[in-house]
Amino acid sequence: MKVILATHNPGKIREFSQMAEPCGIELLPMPDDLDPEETGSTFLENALIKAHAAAKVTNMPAVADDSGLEIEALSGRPGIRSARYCEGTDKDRREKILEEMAGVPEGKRQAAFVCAMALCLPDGTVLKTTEERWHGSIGFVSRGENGFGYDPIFELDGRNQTSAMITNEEKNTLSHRGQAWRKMVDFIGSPEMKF
Ligand code: ITT
Repeated sequence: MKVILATHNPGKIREFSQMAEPCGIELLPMPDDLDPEETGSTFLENALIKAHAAAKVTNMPAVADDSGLEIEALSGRPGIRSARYCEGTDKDRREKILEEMAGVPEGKRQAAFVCAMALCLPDGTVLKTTEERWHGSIGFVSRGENGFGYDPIFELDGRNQTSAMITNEEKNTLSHRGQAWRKMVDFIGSPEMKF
């Protein structure tokens, strides 16, 4: 089965591709010039905007995720604004978070990665949505080279490691995106799925 993957984020593309291959799902890139404005007020609304736009333009089923980091001590920020929390690079955004969290003690640094995923058809049908969370906490420094985005500051519960210090395979097993993807794949393989 061929599905458009509606993202331009290379980190997401890598993770989705690794997860899709063993499922027999071929993910195709979305057109380079398609960049729908994320005007939603929730992760799910933004995932739907991206999946609808890609399905319509390509005339194929499309899957999108909208994801981000919610930090309790920052009242849920950066949340749906994770990709654009401040100007600059992922490193700049990690540093901004570490600065904002500087006075927050161990034990009060809980956070979760959130991933909403949507699978849509060109006629606007929403085939399936999923939303999953990965709980952890914010470290005091950046650690690790793997992953992308906020991974180097996301400390795993019960382990002395960030999500940038584990393998891609392990991240996909544990992560918000991996969990949301597996629910999507269960649906694609189910009798409800017909298009
Ligand atoms: P697309 O809209 O093209 O998919 P994007 O990067 O703009 O790409 P989002 O709007 O969903 O995607 O923003 C997600 C941001 O949240 C992403 O840029 C990272 O900063 C962060 N993020 C999401 N999942 C992450 C993960 O698994 N590891 C680290 N950071 C993550």
